Amino acid sequence: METSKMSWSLVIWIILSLDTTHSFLDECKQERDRLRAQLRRMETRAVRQQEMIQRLMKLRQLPQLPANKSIFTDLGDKQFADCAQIFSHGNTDSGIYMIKPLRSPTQTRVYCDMTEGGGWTVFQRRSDGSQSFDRDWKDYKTGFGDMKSANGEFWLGNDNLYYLTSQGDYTLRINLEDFEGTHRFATYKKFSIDSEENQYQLKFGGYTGNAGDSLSGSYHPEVQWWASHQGMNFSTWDKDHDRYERNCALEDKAGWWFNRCHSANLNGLYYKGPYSAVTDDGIVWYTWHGWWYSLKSVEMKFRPSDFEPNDV
Ligand SMILES: *[C@@H]1O[C@H](CO)[C@@H](O)[C@H](O)[C@H]1NC(C)=O
Ligand SMILES: *[C@@H]1O[C@H](CO)[C@@H](O)[C@H](O)[C@H]1NC(C)=O
Ligand SMILES: [Ca+2]
Repeated sequence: METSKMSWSLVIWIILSLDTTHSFLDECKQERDRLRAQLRRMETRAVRQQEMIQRLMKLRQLPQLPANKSIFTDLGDKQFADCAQIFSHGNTDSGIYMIKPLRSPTQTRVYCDMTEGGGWTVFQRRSDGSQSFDRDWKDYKTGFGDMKSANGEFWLGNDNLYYLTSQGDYTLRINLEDFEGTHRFATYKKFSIDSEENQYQLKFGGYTGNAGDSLSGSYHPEVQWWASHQGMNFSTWDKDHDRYERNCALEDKAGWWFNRCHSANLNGLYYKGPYSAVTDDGIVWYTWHGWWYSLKSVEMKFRPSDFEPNDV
């Protein structure tokens, strides 16, 4: 303090002893005052803006995320193998979480549905036809669509289905809704999808529900040989693994576990209810609405069979 005062005095003395000094000092003062005034104005403006933001937040209870986007919950370094583990760890909000299934080489984002007892890993959603499900092998392998929006349509990916369902004994649940607003469901025990090498072969056990057992075709034993999806390999238009002389995926415009061709095709084209077409290429669950009615919404998900649900 003292030294700086002294050196300033020295400077001022030098300046004063020069002849041009007065106007120079005046200019300095003016500049200083101008800067101070500017600083005050900026401070006032910042304070006002801060107040305005706070008022807005209070008024509208502003969420920190865009409306209707699923919240991503970061659970840090702890690794979970599926949504059931996340639920059991105390995270009971539906949304997007990071998991690392045993065989998976990387972590992966999944949508966890914590309703209906909680712990469901969702792998398919249809709601409005906004996404095309008429896609090739590579797209179905890695997954596609919009997992983030509240009703976004997506496919989690066949590799992920294999990594997840090969970890243990899982129960599949399929929720369906028609255009009259009626809801039906089907569950299957022992749901599993094999590896890509084994063409993502589908296996499932016993059915319960009120939508009918379209996956196994057991509703009508005579049609089972061509309509059952049990043990079927996955097909896309560019990889035909069905049991039909032609190409079901190409004709029905979906990737699916086709036989010759199907009694369920939940990846079909999005029509609105009854439809007519060259083939039964809608979103079909035969045992509920037949081949010529395309459903309004679908959700496919699974959780461990021994999961203890936290039912409300
Ligand atoms: C957002 O979600 C609410 C309630 O779920 C719904 O009423 C509203 O229509 C949705 N808005 C958009 C833009 O999807
Ligand atoms: C599925 O693919 C496997 C080879 O990975 C083959 O052995 C099996 O016969 C196929 N199943 C059907 C129903 O085509
Ligand atoms: Ca074929």
